[in-house]
Amino acid sequence: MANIALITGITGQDGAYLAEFLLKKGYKVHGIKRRSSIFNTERIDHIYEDPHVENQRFTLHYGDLTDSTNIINLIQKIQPDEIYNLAAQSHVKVSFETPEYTANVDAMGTLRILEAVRLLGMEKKCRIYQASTSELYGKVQEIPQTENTPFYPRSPYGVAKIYGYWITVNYREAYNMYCCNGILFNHESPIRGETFVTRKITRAAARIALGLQKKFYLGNLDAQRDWGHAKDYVEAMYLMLQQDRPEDYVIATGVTTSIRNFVLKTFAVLGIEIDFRGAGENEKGYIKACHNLGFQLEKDQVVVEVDPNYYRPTEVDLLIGDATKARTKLGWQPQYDLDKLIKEMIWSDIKLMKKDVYLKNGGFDIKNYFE
Ligand code: NDP
Ligand code: GDR
Repeated sequence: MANIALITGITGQDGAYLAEFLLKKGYKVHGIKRRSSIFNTERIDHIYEDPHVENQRFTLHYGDLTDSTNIINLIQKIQPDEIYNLAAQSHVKVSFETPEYTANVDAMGTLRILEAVRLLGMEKKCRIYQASTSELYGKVQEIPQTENTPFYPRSPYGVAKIYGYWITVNYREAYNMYCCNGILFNHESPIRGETFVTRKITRAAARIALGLQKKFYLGNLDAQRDWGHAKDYVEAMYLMLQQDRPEDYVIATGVTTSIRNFVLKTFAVLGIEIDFRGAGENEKGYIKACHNLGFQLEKDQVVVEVDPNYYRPTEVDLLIGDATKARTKLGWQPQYDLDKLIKEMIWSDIKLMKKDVYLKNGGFDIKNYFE
């Protein structure tokens, strides 16, 4: 009998990679998607299966982590062996604007999953992965950050996730349930949401190189992040649920890079040298040289400016993780470093944006079309 997995947040970056990964392992995969006024399954359309086929291995259900009856019904119906709780309001800056909603989904949503499994008497059958985060560390207490580093969250998102972390630990200890926290550091990919900083940068760099836009705006350029590839990180989630005993693990690369350096590296892949001048709110990135003759760019063109609207009321300055435990106990071996990740993201965005170039060159002006 195939193992049955239930993934919340299946339409997100990690949900899509994890679903693909588990299907390859022979699992039957169920996912919870939210009702939306437009299609929201773009990341998983390639693995979609018509519900009319026999032996369907991939099934989507409508649901929402704010609705406990929905969660209980689905878990009862699906009878999963493993639940991966990836659903969240996952944007740190947005959490300052929607703190109550963020707490409802990210904190209470986790409780709803755990409580559903317990109420249904599935504590022994069902293993649970909780998507915890390096945002728990927040204000720097110690570097590199390990499973033992104290937490000091700096956003409503971080505070909500700390509840998710501790309620997962509590259900493990109180009810002897197999539930694990993956304390995952930032992980990205070509399907990363467009408003997270890495994708915002690769997307804008692609558009600038192709002449579709002149510049873009960023917030704090000094923040430092430990960035890995989502593909590597979903494998770690799976490994955490295959052990003899449930434990919590840090997943990270151990290398940290500033936002400014991420910009430099991204443009460098395209043969474009950037020079940052000025400081604080007045810092700007200029084109110093363009070594790719295919791109018609002017020297000294400003490509990036700081917009303080993107600053956060409280910032997480420095993240760098130590994943020794995951490497030794889980045998986790990431395949990507930052340079490989950036290359994959930027060339994917160039490919994507080329469609807009063809439309533009063909005389199709999207703006005029709708006016
Ligand atoms: P995304 O933002 O890409 O995906 C979030 C998913 O959650 C989407 O499928 C979204 O649905 C769904 N969702 C949001 N609100 C609800 C709700 N109320 N009910 C049901 N589903 C909901 O996040 P990632 O894939 O990047 O991250 C996955 C998880 O891992 C999240 O919990 C995140 O907080 C955590 N995490 C992420 C890290 C990262 O660097 N990526 C690092 C550490 C932790 P929809 O598509 O409809 O919006
Ligand atoms: P983060 O990711 O907050 O670490 O949370 P994000 O990419 O949003 O920000 C990283 C850093 O970049 C700075 N920054 C900007 N960020 C955004 N989004 N947009 C900008 O224009 C910009 N300019 C500078 C930010 O201030 C920050 O310091 C991600 C999410 O995936 C969480 O769900 C997850 O838990 C953590 O990673 C680990």
